[in-house]
Amino acid sequence: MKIAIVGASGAVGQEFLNILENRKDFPIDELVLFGSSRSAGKKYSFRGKEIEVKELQHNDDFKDIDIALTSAGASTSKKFAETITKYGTIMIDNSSAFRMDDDVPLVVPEVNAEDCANCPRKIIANPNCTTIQMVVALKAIEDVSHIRRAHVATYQAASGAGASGMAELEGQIRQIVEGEKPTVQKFVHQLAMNIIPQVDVFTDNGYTKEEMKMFNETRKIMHSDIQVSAMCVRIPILRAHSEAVWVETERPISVEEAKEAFAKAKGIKIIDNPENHEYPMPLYLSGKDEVYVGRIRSDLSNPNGLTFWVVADQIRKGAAMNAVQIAEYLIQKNLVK
Ligand code: 2RA
Repeated sequence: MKIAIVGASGAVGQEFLNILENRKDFPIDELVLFGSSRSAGKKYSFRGKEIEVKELQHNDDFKDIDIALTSAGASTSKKFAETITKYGTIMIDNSSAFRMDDDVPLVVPEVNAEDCANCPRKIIANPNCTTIQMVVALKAIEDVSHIRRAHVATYQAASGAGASGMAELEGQIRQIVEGEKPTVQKFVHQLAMNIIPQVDVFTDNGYTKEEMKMFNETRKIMHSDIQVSAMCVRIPILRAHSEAVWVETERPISVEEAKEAFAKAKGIKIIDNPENHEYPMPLYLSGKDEVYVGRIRSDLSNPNGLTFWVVADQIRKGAAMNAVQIAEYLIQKNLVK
């Protein structure tokens, strides 16, 4: 397989390199790295070799590439999709550019891997990170009884805003400790010592784009009429997102049934021993690939309701890892050119 990473110097691009380096069974004959003119010329080591980042341009560089893992922002994805896919390369795109297009599958392998088979434009979209970790958990419950609605409050790490978001948070913490005024550039307010109840921009209905992604993407991935009402919040931690989720199912599900469903679901690990103060926490789950579920209990306000807490590393399962799993599925099912 000839694999490309587009956006190789970004937080997700670097995680692609890291995952592929360590996934020895992933069949790579050649890895090609692409980036902006700013990143072109940077060198990264991969499986014992130095690879130089090429500038992403409108040319035939993708002719022999089987799969391109792209994470360079929606406008770059839109601008280069034709160049990337014109010789049959499959583009697994981490941006929001094509997620809701009818002829582009939106895939979380634990939930709807089979949708990969139908990709007429050779583009498969990776969902938004907050959606990915939620649907992995929702799928486990959906398999027991249909979920009519979900309420979710997110606690999102700085990593969602990329490497510069993480750098801004670290910089602000340092500045505060040193008695300086924190520099605010990336986030709309100071993030250190604060929480910001806004992720992305507001839409006309008062929800943010991030919150509407959770509504729309969940329905598409799960092929469901589920209603999702989200409140997305940025918190001052580096790189794993947490979510408090309340679901209403068609028939009541006991806590035991829910735990059993989570325990046998793909991609989920349960940490749920409240008596020992054990539950998923972002500090300890950064760098992990699974979705962690805990605090599983009945919803006191709804006889058909369950509530639980979900944590996953935003850069891994929320982005790079999910895309790599899609690539592995394509290879395994012979869906590559
Ligand atoms: C964030 N979900 O956390 C976004 C990134 N895609 O900012």
